[in-house]
Amino acid sequence: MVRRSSSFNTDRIEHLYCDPHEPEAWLFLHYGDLVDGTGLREILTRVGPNEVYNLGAQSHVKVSFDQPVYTVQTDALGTINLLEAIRDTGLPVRFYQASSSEMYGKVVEKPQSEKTPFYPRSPYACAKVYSFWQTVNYRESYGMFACNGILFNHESPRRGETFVTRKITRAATRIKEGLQNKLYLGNLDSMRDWGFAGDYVEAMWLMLQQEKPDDYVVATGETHSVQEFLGEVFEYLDLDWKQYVEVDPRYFRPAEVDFLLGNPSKAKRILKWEPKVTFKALAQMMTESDWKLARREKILAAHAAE
Ligand code: F7E
Repeated sequence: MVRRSSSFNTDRIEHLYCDPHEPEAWLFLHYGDLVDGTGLREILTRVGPNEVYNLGAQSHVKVSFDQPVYTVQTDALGTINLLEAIRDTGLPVRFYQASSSEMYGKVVEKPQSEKTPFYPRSPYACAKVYSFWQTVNYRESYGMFACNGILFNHESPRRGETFVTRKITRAATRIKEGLQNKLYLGNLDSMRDWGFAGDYVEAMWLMLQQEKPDDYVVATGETHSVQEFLGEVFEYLDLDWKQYVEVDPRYFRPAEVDFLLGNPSKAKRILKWEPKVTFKALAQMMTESDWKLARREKILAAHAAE
C-alpha cells in the first residue's frame, strides 16, 4: 500500500516495480492511508493478504515535535485503524508492527532488551509506545498473530536524506566532488546502535514465520556516536570532517535521546538471526553509493554549464 501523492513517490521501490500489464509483474500497489480505516478494510478484503507489515509512519523524530498531531494520527491512530480493519475482516492475517528503539528514550537500562521499560522523549516515540501496546493488546485479547519488532536505527543507501547518516554521506561526497562546502548538523554526541536495513528486514520476516507471535529487539549490540559516523565517512573520502562540519542549534531536539544500545540476544536465539553488515561496512556502503550520485551530479552540472 502506498500513500497517494500528486507526484511519484515510489523511487525507493523502483528496482522491484514493473508495469502491472507486464506478464512478469508480481508487485501490485494500492493507494491507501493509515488515517482512512474504511479504505484499509477495502484493500484488505480485495487483496486477502497472509501477512501485513505496518511500516507506515511520520518517521522523523525532529519533525514530530513540529507536527505532533499529524504524527499521532498516523503513528498511533493509524495502527489501531489497521488492527481494527484486520479484526473486522476476520482474515487470518499475521501482523508486524514497526516499533522503535526511540521508545526507550531516556534509557533506564543499558543495553536495552524486550524487558527494558520505555521512557519516550518525543511525540513520535509516545505514538510508537501506544502502537506497541495495542499490538500486544490485540494479540492477547483476540488471539491475533501480532508481533512488535523493536528496531534500532537501520540505514542503507535508500535512507531518506534528512536522517543523520544519509545527510552525512550525501554531504561528504558532494564536498569531495566540489559541489558543496559545508555540512550543518545538530548534536554530534548522541550514540546510536546503527545496523543495515537489509539485515533488519530479514528479522521482520522471520518474526512472522514463527509458530508463536512475540516481540523482538533487532539491533547490532554496538553503539557509536554521530561523530564516529562522521569520522568513518570523511576518512574514507580522505577528508577531515572538522574542516567542513558546523553545529547549527536548529537541528537540536527539544528533548534528545542520548544513548541507544540494543541487546538482540532473543532475536539471535529464537529467530536464528544475525546482523551481517558492520558499522564500518555500512558507512562505506552508503558513502560509495552517494559518491556515485555526486559524480553523476557533477557531470550533469558541467553539461548544463556548457
Ligand atoms: O538522528 C542526531 C539526532 O534523525 C540520529 C528514525 O528512523 O531511528 C531514527 O530516529 C541522531 C539523533 O534518527 C543531526 O539528534 C545530529 O540523536 O538519523 P536520526 P533517530 O532520531 O535516531 C529510529 C529507530 C526511528 O524509529 C526513527 O523513525 O543524530 N543528529 N545532527 C541529527 N539528526 C538529524 N536527522 N539531522 C541532523 O542534522
